[in-house]
Amino acid sequence: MAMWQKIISIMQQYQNFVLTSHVNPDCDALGSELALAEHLRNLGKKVTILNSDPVPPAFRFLDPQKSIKRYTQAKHASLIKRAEVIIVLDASGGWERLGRVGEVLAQAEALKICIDHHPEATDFVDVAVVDSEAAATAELIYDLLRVMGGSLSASMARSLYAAIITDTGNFRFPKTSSQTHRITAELLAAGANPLEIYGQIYEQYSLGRVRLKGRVIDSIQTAAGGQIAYYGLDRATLKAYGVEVSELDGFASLGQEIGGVRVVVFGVERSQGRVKISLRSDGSVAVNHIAVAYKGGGHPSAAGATIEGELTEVIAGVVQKVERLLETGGKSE
Ligand SMILES: [Mn+2]
Repeated sequence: MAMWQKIISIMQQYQNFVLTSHVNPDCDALGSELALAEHLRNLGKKVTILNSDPVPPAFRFLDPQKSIKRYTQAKHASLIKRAEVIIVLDASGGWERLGRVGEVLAQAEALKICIDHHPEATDFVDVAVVDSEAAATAELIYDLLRVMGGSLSASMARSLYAAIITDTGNFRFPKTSSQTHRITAELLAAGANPLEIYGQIYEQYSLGRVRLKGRVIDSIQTAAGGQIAYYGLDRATLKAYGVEVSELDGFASLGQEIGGVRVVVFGVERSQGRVKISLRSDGSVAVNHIAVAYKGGGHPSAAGATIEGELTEVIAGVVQKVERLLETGGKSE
């Protein structure tokens, strides 16, 4: 397709590539990096993947060769200087989304490319392909590989498949399309194993994490006649179960399992006097306006903010705002 022409000619012309993505990399960030890196290496290019944060344990199975490096000034400063092309994946919006490595990459002489499915600003790079209809950046990487006629190995298929199932919430989020399924079909044909990949991502938790989930479910309260589900976690409970804040993926959607619930409010005490609130909606109301009111952000159906205050008070305040939102028919205040 025409949208790839510039990027393809850059890929053909240059030799030294650095691939990178956002802080707290998810499967879409990592899977897109790994698949594109393998493709570029197949073309004989030198590729380094550099992120600010380490690969989360649940996603390490994607990178058995450990080709994703955590950026350090001492190890990578000269490599970044030599880079001819920097490709930012799954992270439009600006260099600050990349953390520490972004500060250094921003100063580099290299040509800068961004490939993403978030409709944020791309004026920080020279060339950008952004398609907000794509369910994952991995869909765009798949398309690029196909346009370039690259081969699709089993490891590339695994990386892209993991990215797509996580970014679509296992094929349920609104951006999931017939194209998503067509791509996924090709990934299965190329060797991606759904049972294995699902098991690696969702079935490797600690006993404490699974028990904590039970405790959280047991603590769910409802408001607005069952339209709101709310619950929270304090630091003492996290500590007692031996669970890190980074392991709470999926907890925010637990309340959505209840019939009739339209909005979920989930609060986690981060440090003394600071609470991270996650909001989820069934799609009938936009909850990002509430997050924005607290200087947070997100999508209409998934948003969040960090709020000063005591855990139960913060949750109660947000629940009140959601109640008012539902009373006004779901329109923002
Ligand atoms: Mn993504």
